[in-house]
Amino acid sequence: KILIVGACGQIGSELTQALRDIHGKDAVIASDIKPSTSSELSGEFFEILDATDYENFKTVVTKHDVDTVYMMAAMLSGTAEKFPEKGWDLNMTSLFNVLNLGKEKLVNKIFWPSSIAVFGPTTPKVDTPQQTIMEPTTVYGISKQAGERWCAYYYKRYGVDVRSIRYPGLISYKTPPGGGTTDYAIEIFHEALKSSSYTSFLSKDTALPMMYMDDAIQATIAIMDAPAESIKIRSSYNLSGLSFTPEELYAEIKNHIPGFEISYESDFRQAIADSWPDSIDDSEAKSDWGWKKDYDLEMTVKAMLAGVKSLKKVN
Ligand code: VAH
Repeated sequence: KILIVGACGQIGSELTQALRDIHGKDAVIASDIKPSTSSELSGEFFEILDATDYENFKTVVTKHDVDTVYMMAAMLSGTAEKFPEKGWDLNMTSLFNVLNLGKEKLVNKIFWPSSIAVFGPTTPKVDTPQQTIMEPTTVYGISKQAGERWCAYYYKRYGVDVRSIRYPGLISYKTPPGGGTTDYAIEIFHEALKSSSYTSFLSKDTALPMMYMDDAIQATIAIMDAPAESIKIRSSYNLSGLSFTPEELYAEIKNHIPGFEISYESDFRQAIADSWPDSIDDSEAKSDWGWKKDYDLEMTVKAMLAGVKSLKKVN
């Protein structure tokens, strides 16, 4: 069985649906720290699970005979700057718990998400390479960099089959923004359709690596389906989809909503974004396990506008 930890989150909720579409609902156990309102994330294939509680984690894994865990629970960059110790504790304890389940042979395959947040202001900003200087300046980035080292250690020392991707900013419409620095690229679609204006908390020329959620989900499934021997990097793989600025995103949305207006008021997240790369080189992911992006900026904007509109009809 597959267990998704953090199944109510931005990635977890879509990963749960995608894996259930492939393996069937009864093969994928969703779990989160709190009960969920949505029908797919409740009922007999849903468990309340605090990922920082090892005994709770172990109980769920043995009860459902889990062999594969996607450990998606984390505190994201913006929120972690407000609660540094809590952010470190959640992000690291949940990782150690799932790695130790692997070391104890209670599960035999693990996915853990890293982020382009592992890079810092001294990292080359354009086409950031897989191996390079990494001096992250955020709590979230520090936790993801440390987490990558522990994944590589547990693979080398204990043979734990843990696989990881450095996600760029992910753009999706099915869950509300979760406290990330790249959330402007989600909020902007809701505001464009609601009030035809948006105030961006990042400046107009802030280029960031981004990706539409469907691409992130297909990459996650691809790296987990790949044969173990093809996963040559056991810290975490660079992954790149798009790179754009708020001004470029605004211009593409304006093609669909002519009256849409944007203004810029940087907040504390500007310093976080300024410490991250503009774009990423993901050639290793392409060569090792066949990664190929589908969504360009035009397709992402079309999908997001259609998606947000579809939510309005439902609610
Ligand atoms: C964040 N969306 O903003 C996440 C992600 C690269 C950004 O890690 O914290």
